[in-house]
Amino acid sequence: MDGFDHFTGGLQAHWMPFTANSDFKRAPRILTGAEGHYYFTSDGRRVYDSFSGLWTTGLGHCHPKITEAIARQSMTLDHAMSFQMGNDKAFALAERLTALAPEGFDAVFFANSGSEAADTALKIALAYHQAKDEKRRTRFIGRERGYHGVNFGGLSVGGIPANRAAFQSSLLPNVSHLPHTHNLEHNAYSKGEPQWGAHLADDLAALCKRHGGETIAAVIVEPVAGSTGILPPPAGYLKRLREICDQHGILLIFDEVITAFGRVGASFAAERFGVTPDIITTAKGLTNGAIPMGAVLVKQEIYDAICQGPAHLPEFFHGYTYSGHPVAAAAGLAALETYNDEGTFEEARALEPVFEEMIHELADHPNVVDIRNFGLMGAVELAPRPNAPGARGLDVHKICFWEEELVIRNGGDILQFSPFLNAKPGDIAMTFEKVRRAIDKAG
Ligand code: PXG
Repeated sequence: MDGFDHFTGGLQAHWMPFTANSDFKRAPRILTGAEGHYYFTSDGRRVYDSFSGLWTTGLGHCHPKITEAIARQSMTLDHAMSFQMGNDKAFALAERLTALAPEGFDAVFFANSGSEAADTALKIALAYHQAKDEKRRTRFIGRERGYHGVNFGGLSVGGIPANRAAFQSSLLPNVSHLPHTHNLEHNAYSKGEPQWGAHLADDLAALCKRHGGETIAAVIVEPVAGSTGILPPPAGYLKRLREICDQHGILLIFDEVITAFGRVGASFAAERFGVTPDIITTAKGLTNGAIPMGAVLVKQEIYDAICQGPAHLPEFFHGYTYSGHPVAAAAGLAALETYNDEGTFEEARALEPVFEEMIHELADHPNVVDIRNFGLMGAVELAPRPNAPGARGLDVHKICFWEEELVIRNGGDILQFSPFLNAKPGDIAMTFEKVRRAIDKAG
């Protein structure tokens, strides 16, 4: 039943990320290929991917336009020095991104992941206030249950206790957290934006009072919290955050690593919610997951404020060897072109009601305690087994893989779904039939 016999490589050396390594290596789930909506496994099976990679691959795997662009670019300009030199693809992609972004976002800083984008955004916020001679603005506000990657900045503003536990005493010192917006009493089984909870944004006003609004550099939130198990913002919540930031001169950062590029039926969640932040971070769907890349989009005013100073010096002492890597940028250009040519964001938006209806059909299962969705993001929260939180979720994941030919994502006991942006209603129905059987079998 497991794939080990067919996998000839050794398992010891690869220390896997966010994985129960020893449990995994007893019965490894190894992927060796992919096409469209399916993965191929080391034991010769074809399994359906209900998570679009890791929120990354909304167009499907190995999309020919993207693989061709990568192949062509890697034979033309495989690498280009990124400091004091530029490459044509990075400039072209930055232009395309600013054209897609909400009005006023006219500059892009490239990174290689969502974590790097988050840390870059925090540094841009600090540099901006320094440039404006507001040097007291050094505090960041994150949110409980927020996920902004695993580097020290993003971890500090993030709010997932397990990720922070071992590093607690070494995180950034001037950080406060807003409460998260999940509340089973008021919001269980909400479809789309919950009606309860906009007032939780007022905690930002309380933090301004406590610390002085003039000491806060930026607030960072995911418009829809993703990896913590899909927490859509209560109706009116994001607008309220924006208002309070404006009152106090605080920058608002939307971490759109998951929500950009069609995941919520628009180019960016900012557009979908009608709330414009000052900085947007992205990654994942930027290249359809095919090559690592992150990007930070900023308002022109921020770029202008920072990019002053002596003409012979870098204005912002920050950057990565692979910032704007030409092969990643070529993949990004091909992905954005494909989203446009195939009408992907509109297609995703049209699928939302089907996804919402079908995911909520699991509500009658006795082991399900909540279901939440927004755009093509959905979570089915299972009741934890006594004394073994996370075990039921992991069992469902394994049963799906070994017995239902389905890859799903579990964050502990929360099953998460990120269907392909171009999935068909039949794919969604098939996914949840399999998931229901797996929850039954997991007991
Ligand atoms: N911000 C957000 C909102 C994310 O979702 C990151 C930053 C970090 O991106 P990198 O590229 O550094 O991993 C993420 C990553 C899940 C899951 O199960 C989600 C992520 C990563 C791993 C698992 O939902 N998102």
